[in-house]
Amino acid sequence: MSEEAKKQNYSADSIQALEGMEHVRMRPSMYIGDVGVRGLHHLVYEVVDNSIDEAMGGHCDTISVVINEDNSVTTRDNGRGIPVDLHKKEGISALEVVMTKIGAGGKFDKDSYKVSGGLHGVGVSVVNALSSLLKATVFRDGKIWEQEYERGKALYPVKSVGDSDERGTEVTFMPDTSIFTQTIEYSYETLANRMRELSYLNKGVTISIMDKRQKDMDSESGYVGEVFHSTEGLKEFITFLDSNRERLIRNVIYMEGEKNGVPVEVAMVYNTSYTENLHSYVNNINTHEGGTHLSGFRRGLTGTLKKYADASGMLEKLKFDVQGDDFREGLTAIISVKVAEPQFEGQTKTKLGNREVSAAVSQSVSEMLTNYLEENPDDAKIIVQKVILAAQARHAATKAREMVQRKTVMSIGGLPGKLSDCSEQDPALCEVFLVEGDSAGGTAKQGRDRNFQAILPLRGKILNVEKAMQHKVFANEEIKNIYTALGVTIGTEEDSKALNLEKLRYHKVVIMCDADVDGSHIETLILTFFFRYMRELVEGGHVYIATPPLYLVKKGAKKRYAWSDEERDEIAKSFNGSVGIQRYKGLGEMNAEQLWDTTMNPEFRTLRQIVIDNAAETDRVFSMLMGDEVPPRREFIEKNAVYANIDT
Ligand code: 0RA
Repeated sequence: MSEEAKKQNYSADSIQALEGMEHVRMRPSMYIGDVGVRGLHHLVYEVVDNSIDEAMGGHCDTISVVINEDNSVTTRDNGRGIPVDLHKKEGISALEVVMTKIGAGGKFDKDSYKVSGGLHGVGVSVVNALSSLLKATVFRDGKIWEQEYERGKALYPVKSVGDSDERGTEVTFMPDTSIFTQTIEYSYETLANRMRELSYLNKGVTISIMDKRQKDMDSESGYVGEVFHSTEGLKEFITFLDSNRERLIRNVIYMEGEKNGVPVEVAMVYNTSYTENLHSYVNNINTHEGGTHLSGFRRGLTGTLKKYADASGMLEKLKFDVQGDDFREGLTAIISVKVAEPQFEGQTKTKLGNREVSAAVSQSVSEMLTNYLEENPDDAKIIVQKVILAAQARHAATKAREMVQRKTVMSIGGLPGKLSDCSEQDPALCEVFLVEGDSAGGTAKQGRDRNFQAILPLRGKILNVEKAMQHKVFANEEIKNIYTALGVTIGTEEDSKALNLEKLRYHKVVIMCDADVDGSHIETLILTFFFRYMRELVEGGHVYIATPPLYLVKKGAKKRYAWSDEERDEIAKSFNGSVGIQRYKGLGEMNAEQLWDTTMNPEFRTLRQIVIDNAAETDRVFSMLMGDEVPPRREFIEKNAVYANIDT
């Protein structure tokens, strides 16, 4: 090729690259899911994923994440450093290719476990495209190299800025406020939870996080921060995850190995609860829709335990068959596999499709469990006894569940008497308020817009489903009312416990409780029920929390509501002189008009949408309900409810 042609070729390619970057900015959701809170945090995960890739290849053991005062984020690793030499095809530094070419992906070698689906693995260039400023610093070959970018465009060619014998990559980026219009404020908790999870999933790697926006004089750095390091991987993860539950057997059943070229790591424990908690990962991504690795796990577990139980003779007295579900009551398990070319399917692209993985996991689990049962006959007996109890309870539950199903199928005629329905027929436009207590329910009923708002009063404290057996849950009056009012049914052909949302009667389900300790307790009990029994409803973004005001500040004819002490003081100040302050201890103290104005009217209210941003952590926190401490629950609600004024 002539020099001229090369030049033309180069500029043609760089135009293409530019178009790629422009496309990311035009359609960011295609690359990072959304441009809300989730997408914002996704930028950090994307960069850290690359560092983790280095760690998985054995090139890196330390990663740090710093949230800077201005909400920019700096990540650093001690990996090989992004190559800076000339990229022959592009005619520019490899670093610039990695940072500015969509789909360059980063790695040029094929032997790493990269993620080709899901939301991760789209490449650092996507982060660059969505940042108003990004600075990449590479420590490599005895030198420090640097390049900066503005909205994905290089500001100057890669240059050497000094000498260093360190190795690694440092990236500082500032999310572009013209893309992330809702917020660019990072949540320390969200990032810390993910870093903790990553450290358990990649044992031996030290991952630290520091928040320079929050001072902590007791810590060495002077800022809020944590250092995560796991030597035992999933074995430690499961202990952390299940720390709020009571163990049925003392040991963690654990294995790590490779089967048919698939690295598999599994940890499981049995506890005294009635819930099943399976968490599965592929290449560090939480596959919450499951897939072949999860079905492999289930098959291995059921097959091995059934064989053992049959041989033990303990099942002989049982008058009915033991089913798959029965082996998983009170089971918490984590399955992590690494797949070279993962195929992700499902609605949220978090379901593993690779057929070969199923057998690999199932065989691994069979071997691990067979050994364990042989070596620990006492534990084996306890597990089989639990399975028998679960089978008996299921038998009882089936009847209760059929009752719920029959009621739901009866449609209009079968709606709960306490429900004040709305007149609108299109579920997408309808809302239902679950209100604590009959008196507040009455106020809400008067205050609402009956065209699209329905009210379902709930009596006092609803059942703590974390502590109750399934048949008790389905027999509970309030819970039956929730099922019938919402119009959801349980059980599909594939899965007896799956929720069927096709007939969901309201697309917004709003929990409305008093703004006090009792109210927040009830709120959490309802959320626990939704999380354990109607997860799909939460994942579909249908569950919200209403936020009633705490104060009414009055002066003459002037009156304003306040949602915090600071807001109250500010309003009082702006009113000049003596003001009257009324504290609302509960919804019952508001009249219908006030409730509408502050809490129910879509024009002025703030609804907090409930999102599950980390399933494992959410599970751990909900299991805290087993204990009776209130403070951790409150904290949980505050941290996990994403503020979103969904009506604007
Ligand atoms: C391309 C090629 C190589 C490493 C990387 C990219 C790399 C990217 C990131 C992003 C954050 N940290 C990173 N560390 C490495 C391979 C390098 C080689 O073969 O020497």
